[in-house]
Amino acid sequence: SSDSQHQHAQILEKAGIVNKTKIAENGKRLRKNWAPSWTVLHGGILTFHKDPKSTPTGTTNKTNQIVPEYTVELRGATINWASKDKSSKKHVLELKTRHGSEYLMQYDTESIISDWLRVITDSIRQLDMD
Ligand code: I3S
Repeated sequence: SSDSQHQHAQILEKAGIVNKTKIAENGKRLRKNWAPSWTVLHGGILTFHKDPKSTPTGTTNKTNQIVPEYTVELRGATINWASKDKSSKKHVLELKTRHGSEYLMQYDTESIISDWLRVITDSIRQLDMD
């Protein structure tokens, strides 16, 4: 039923550290700013959190450790391995939202980033069926 699918989408699907950069917003190119990010997939929403080391004071404390930076609605999004011209880094994913924002996600360990590709692909498919 759509109810059980809806409930399925509410569970925590995955969390971990990946390197990320936003490269476009509303179809407009942005300057890359790669940074490691605590990344959470939950309820069809992908949230990238700020790198605690990049806070203005450079200090870390209990209140700024887990601050959302980008919240990405996965409904209608696409995710794929990025083409080589998108980055010189290895194992790079390209996530495009239906509103024309684009993010790159990267990690040197292929299995880590392959897992993200799989769960995000599954989540997008699940949302398409709702
Ligand atoms: O697509 P680009 O311009 O080659 O991306 C690189 C730049 O963002 C660079 O920063 P500066 O423009 O401040 O030099 C980054 O340091 C690089 O990591 C970016 O390239 P890669 O290939 O790593 O995504």
